Amino acid sequence: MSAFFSNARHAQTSIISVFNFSRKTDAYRHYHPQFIIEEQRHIAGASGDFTALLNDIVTAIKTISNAVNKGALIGVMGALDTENVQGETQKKLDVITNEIMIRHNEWAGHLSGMASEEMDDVYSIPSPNPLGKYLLVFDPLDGSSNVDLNISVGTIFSILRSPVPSRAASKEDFFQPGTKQVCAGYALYGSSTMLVLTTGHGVNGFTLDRDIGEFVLTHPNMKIPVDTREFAINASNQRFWEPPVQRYVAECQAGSTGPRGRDFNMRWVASMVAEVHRILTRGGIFMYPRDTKDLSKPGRLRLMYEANPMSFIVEQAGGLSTTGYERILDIVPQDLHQRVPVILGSKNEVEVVLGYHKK
Ligand code: AFP
Repeated sequence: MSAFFSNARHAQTSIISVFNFSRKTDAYRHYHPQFIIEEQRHIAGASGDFTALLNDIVTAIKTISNAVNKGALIGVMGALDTENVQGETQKKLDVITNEIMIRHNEWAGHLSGMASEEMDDVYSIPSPNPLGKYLLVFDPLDGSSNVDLNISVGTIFSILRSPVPSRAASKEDFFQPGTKQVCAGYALYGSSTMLVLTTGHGVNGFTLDRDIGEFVLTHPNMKIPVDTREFAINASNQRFWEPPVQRYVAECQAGSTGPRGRDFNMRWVASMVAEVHRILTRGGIFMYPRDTKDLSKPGRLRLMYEANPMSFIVEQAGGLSTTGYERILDIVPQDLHQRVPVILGSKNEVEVVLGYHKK
């Protein structure tokens, strides 16, 4: 752990530099530090704080990527005997990655508070660090049940404005609908490390070039194909699904012999970041719908640090995201760890499922 943080402190002085890939060939990659600054110009009232905050988040992501990548070599695999607020057993990396996000983002004066899957309450910025005008919400290691298996995991984050800048954030300050997000993003620690971002002006994807330690713009203006033949759902929950989802999945399974008249493929990674990334890359629909498995939980996924940032990205890439009954980005949160049903992905396919819910 201490090695991460000393590296991290060193890296805090670096800036995000992005290479413009628009000339199609590596030989013409241009150093392009303007990208994030240009994004900042789209945000009303931004002063440079946003750019600096994003730089700190990106440095944390590089540090997490390093830890995930080294894995067993540095003894970070396996579970602890602690549980998070959701009652889930924590992996060592859940705790380490949460700590990395905190350490990189608590000192620079851009935030008035943070919230995470791994912390029961709001994380208050410790004195004497200055307080800032943004709030950061994150899932430091999404899909961590996959981490010991060397299957893709990720970090998801969402940036909101603090209702009262420079005052220690209360829990209620975070209860803003997803439409209020200033920026949302995820990092995918897969065969390469990628960062996918939106500030409400489209979606861009960057790949970590480990030789230079920077993210390079490799997937400009990502768009989700409107049609798909691929669906993702945890089918072990089938007996608990509501009729609209039962109908939709049964029709996909019936394939070319059923009412849809075409064959579908099914995928389930159990890592939302990986599922959303697949959908951004080649289309698809992802569902963790409302079910009757545990009536105290209206869904599996968490609104503030899973559903909201992913819905912002999906909508900005031309897709749709809904609970089946309402647009996810319109929900006003009532709890930091609130759960919601999620149905997101290719526009035409999500509309089919929505139509079944209306009926
Ligand atoms: P963690 O972040 O606690 O690992 O949860 C992952 C997740 O929220 C999401 O990424 C997956 O889609 C979903 O859980 C997997 O759920 P199942 O265990 O039902 O497959």
